[in-house]
Amino acid sequence: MTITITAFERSPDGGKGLARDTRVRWALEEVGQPYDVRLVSFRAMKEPAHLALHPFGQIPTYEEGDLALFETGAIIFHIAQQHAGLLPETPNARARAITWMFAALNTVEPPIVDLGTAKLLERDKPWSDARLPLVADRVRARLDQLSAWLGDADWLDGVFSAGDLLMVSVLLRLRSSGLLDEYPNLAAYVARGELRPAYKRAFAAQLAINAKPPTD
Ligand SMILES: N[C@@H](CCC(=O)N[C@@H](CS)C(=O)NCC(=O)O)C(=O)O
Repeated sequence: MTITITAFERSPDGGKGLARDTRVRWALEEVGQPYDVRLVSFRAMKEPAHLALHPFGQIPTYEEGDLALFETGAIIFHIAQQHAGLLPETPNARARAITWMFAALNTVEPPIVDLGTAKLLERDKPWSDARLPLVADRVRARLDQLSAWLGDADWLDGVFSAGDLLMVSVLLRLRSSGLLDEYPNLAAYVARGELRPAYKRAFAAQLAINAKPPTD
């Protein structure tokens, strides 16, 4: 059955791979599933046809036959359940990998998103200079803990899993801040993720869309 995901017609990051369709593409590449992409404009994302797929008017979505999903965690969990390659077979290792998926999205991503919001949308506020260091320190607190856990291991729990795929995707959003470079083992972890052939294919596919000159 054909899989179709949605992505930005024109990603705000210009093809740096930070839009969340990249992590879904990566998961599909890891398990060797072909997929189609339907591009949506910011306006179309808020219109009824897209809202029927995604109640919050965002990308990415995932369609396969009569199944429609939103939320990258749910989408990647679904992919990992349907196809081998993203979750270990043994029950305990599988449960731990799923735990890391939640940790990436529920514990590590929120302060990183906050930092992005503080830098991109709140810099003109009178309180921005006072708030920004506090937000950055909340990111550092999580990176301290994650760095201590990872140590000199390659992946979070033995073999590469959907937990790593999501964690690397989340950490990639920090690259331009310089914060990742304060943690050499985390920077190396992210680089390891980026070196995976499946990540490279996913990155190239989103870049091919976003590198095109605008037609309007
Ligand atoms: N928690 C959601 C977040 C989805 C999300 O924030 N998508 C962004 C693109 S990366 C978006 O559509 N932004 C436009 C908007 O919210 O209007 C997920 O993981 O799927």
